[in-house]
Amino acid sequence: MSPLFPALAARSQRPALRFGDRTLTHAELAYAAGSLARTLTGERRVAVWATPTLGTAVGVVAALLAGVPVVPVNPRSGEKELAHIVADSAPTLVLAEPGVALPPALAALARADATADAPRDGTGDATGALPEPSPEAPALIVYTSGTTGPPKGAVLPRRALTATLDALEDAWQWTADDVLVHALPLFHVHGLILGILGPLRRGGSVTHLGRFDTAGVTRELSSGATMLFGVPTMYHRIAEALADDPALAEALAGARLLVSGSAALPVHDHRRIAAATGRRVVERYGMTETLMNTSVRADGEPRAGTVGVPLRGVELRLVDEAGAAIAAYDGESVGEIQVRGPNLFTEYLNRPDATEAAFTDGWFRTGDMAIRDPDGYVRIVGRKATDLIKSGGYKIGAGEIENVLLEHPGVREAAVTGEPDPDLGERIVAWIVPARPETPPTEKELADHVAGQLAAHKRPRTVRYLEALPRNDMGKIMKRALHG
Ligand code: MCA
Ligand code: AMP
Repeated sequence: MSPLFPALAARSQRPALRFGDRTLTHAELAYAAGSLARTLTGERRVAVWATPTLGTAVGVVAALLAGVPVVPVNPRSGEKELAHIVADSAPTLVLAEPGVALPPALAALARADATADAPRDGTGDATGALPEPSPEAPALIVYTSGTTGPPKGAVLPRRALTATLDALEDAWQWTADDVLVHALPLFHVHGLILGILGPLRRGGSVTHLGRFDTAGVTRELSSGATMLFGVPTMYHRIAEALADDPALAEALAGARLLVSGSAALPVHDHRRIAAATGRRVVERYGMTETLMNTSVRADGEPRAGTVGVPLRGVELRLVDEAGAAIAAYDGESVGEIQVRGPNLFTEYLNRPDATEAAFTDGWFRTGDMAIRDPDGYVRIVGRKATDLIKSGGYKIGAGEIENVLLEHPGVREAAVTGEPDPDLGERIVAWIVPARPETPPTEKELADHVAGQLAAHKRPRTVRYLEALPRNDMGKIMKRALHG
């Protein structure tokens, strides 16, 4: 198989990665990651403490060069989530930037000679003799939430990464001359695979902002960056800022490509950005398990409210409730999106039951509902599972949060729903029956509890207190009866 990162092997002197004032060329990255890779061979799996830093990118590339599967870990994971990910993925080593204080669940796996760092004292070819693993070998294990239970580890083989990144090269005319800017977290597909590994595979470069703000976007797009990747919340914040920020409008107007994904970008925000900048945001649709499925093409017609057409190599069908494929491209027949292709994951780690349930006749069931326009453009209209919430572009399972809320001593009953939110798309709402109605736990107490056990982005943004949850005759909570 050809190498994942040809520009590393070619020791290109062009910039590859920039985080703050730290930059590495492809040649320097080849040295840094290649040297680290040599200390990783023989490890079964390596966890990477995925702070938005240069070290994380070097650590992930090193493990990929060594052929050791990588488990990116949210550095803000709460105790329960972290314990689950560590127990489930059983890494033999953790890579973190030097000096990071790791939580006990991972500290024992750290090794002083293997840190996610970027030595700059050499440019020799340290990648040379590392053998290229098979295309089916696992590259990354990315944890993703389901409706109930703890997150599942999606095992992504190397061919899924190359298939998706090369299909995006085709759809976006993505080249080595592109300079990407983004501020996405590095423990999910969007920020890590598209945002870091994508530019590296193209031989181009990426500037990571550390954290999102419109000033950083303005600065980078005005000084050479050509592409921006973001979740709809980021584009919403851009749309809000544009009215009073001509420099931001000018910077966006000069970009080659503005790409949004991870959730639907509301048409209102599409329109505001187009009106202020003359530029249309391009949407693409993907999933942790499938990587990228569709996109509006760089040379295609951007159409607000659609996610474009299937990417090269991706087969996509809509299936009705009876399980039959819908033949119509009529802009109105709704069906579940099912996909097939080299971009797909191989399995959920340690979960053969869940893996089997996710497929039907070799097609992966996405759970997303859509219609197709006559020219093949896909419009996502909803989701099968109401217990999956997309907030800020993060997928969050209601059941996981309910279980943690029920562990709080002040909570007798709990239900979690998603409500429309102009900034986050959906906002997590917790409906609580307190154990002691006179002294219910405060909103902050419950948010901190969830953030401490799971992750900050899973915390409820609103808490509503009830005397009892609405239940049907079978005792099942009727979530549709819960309204703000
Ligand atoms: C707040 N914080 C807390 C608490 N409250 N920490 C602990 N306990 C608390 N009670 C922290 C937050 O973690 C955050 O820290 C900071 O305070 C500010 O929080 P907040 O203002 O609430 O942040 P936000 O407004 O919710 O952030 C919006 C965001 C974020 C920046 C857009 O949602 C984001 O980065 N989304 C990206 C999601 C993504 O990449 N999805 C890809 C997966 P700090 O700032 O330090 O974190 S989907 C995917 O990969 C598929 C394949 C696809 O299609 O793309
Ligand atoms: P995740 O499992 O976190 O990777 O999230 C995948 C889900 O995000 C998909 O199943 C969709 O529901 C949603 N998604 C991703 N991109 C888009 C988009 N451009 N428009 C609408 N939904 C999207």
